[in-house]
Formats: sequence, structure tokens, C-alpha cells
Amino acid sequence: MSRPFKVNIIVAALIPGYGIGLKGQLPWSLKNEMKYFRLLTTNTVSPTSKNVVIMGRNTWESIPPRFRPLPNRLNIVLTRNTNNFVKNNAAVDESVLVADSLKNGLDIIEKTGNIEEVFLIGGADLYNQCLASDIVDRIFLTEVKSLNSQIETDVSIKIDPSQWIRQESQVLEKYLQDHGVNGFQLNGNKEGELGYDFTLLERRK
Ligand code: FOL
Repeated sequence: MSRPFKVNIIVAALIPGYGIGLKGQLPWSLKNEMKYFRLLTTNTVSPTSKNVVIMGRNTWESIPPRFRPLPNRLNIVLTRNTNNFVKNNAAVDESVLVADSLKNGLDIIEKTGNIEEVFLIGGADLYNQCLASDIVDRIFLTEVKSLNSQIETDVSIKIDPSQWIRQESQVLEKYLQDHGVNGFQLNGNKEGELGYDFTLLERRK
């Protein structure tokens, strides 16, 4: 049986090469881009539903302690040693579930109910495993471009362009509008030395 929800990736990646991280952190600090991440992963159409963010353990560690668990979302952390994770994380409360595989994480969601959207939020290992399978329906991809300086990254994702269709900007605009994600321009954003565009890729069926 297919699952009762879509699975999305949300990621910001440097173009070209799709670098996404450096030394266990984001390679940049993009305030308004992070706001887009927060609103897109939080906002639901139904006021009684919640979204889920699924992340690997290293991504959990990379989130500033004051922001984790990411508020107003069900957080699922993937780790092969679930006991250790719970033992070492005082921040684990009822909004955090721990699973030892993506499949088990998705199975938990099916039993939870009132879930609207599921977002895989990294890191590179989780993204690349999912991109190599057919689990993911959509990619909310922020294309980051360095305008002057050189940006260093040490992990990247692999997106096979033959498998994905870049949606027209109207499709993303409609999604954002329906989800109350307002006040963003899709193209030509600039923060410091970096430019970025918000895009939406959909799996070719
Ligand atoms: N996708 C996109 N588009 N941009 C990202 O920066 C991004 N980052 C991750 C995954 N997908 C992404 C993983 N890294 C926080 C920190 C790191 C992180 C993801 C989230 C975080 O602290 N989020 C807070 C917002 C804090 C703020 O507003 O400054 C949250 O509530 O979402």
C-alpha cells in the first residue's frame, strides 16, 4: 500500500555541485532562507494537523540547542543506536521520536495520524539514500550561488536531472500561498555574498 502522505526533501544547495554542508554545519548563514525553511516545514493547511521533519542524528546535533526540537513540528531522528540517543539528549520530549531506519520512521508516522506533510531535512547521507530510491515525491530546493567569494563545502547531494521536473514558478507560488508562506520572492534573493532562488522539483512519473 502507498503511504497516505507525500515525502518531501527540503534542502539548500550550492550551484553547481550541490554542496550542502561543511564540518557538520551549514556552509552559510542565510537568515531569510532559514525563515523560509521554518515556515515551509511548519505551516499546514489544516489547523488540526502537524508536519513531520525527519533528520539524521548528525543534523539533529547541528541544530542550535535553543531551536531543537524544531518547534511546532513532529521531529523524528534517525540513529542506529536509539537508546544512546535518548540517554544523551535532555531535549527529547513528546515532540521527538527516535527511529533506527527511515522505513521505521515512516511507519511510525502512519500510526500517528493528523500528519500533513513529511520533510526530510538531511543530512547528506539521508538525502542521498532517498534520492537513490523512489521514496521522495518532491524537492524544495534552494539554489544557492556564490556571487563573489568562494564557498567551501565538504558534503554534497546527487540529483539526477533526468528523474526530476523543475516546476514552473507558479506551481511553487501556489503551494506557498496555500500554506500561508508569504513575503518571499522566488528568484534573485541576496544575503551577503550569496544569491539564492527557491525552486520546486517533482519526480517524473
Ligand atoms: N533547507 C533549506 N532550504 N535551508 C536550510 O538551511 C536547511 N537546513 C537544514 C535542512 N534543510 C534546509 C538542516 N539544518 C535549523 C538549523 C539547521 C538546520 C535546519 C534548521 C533551525 O534552527 N531552524 C529553526 C529556525 C531558526 C531561525 O529562524 O533562525 C526552525 O524553527 O526551523
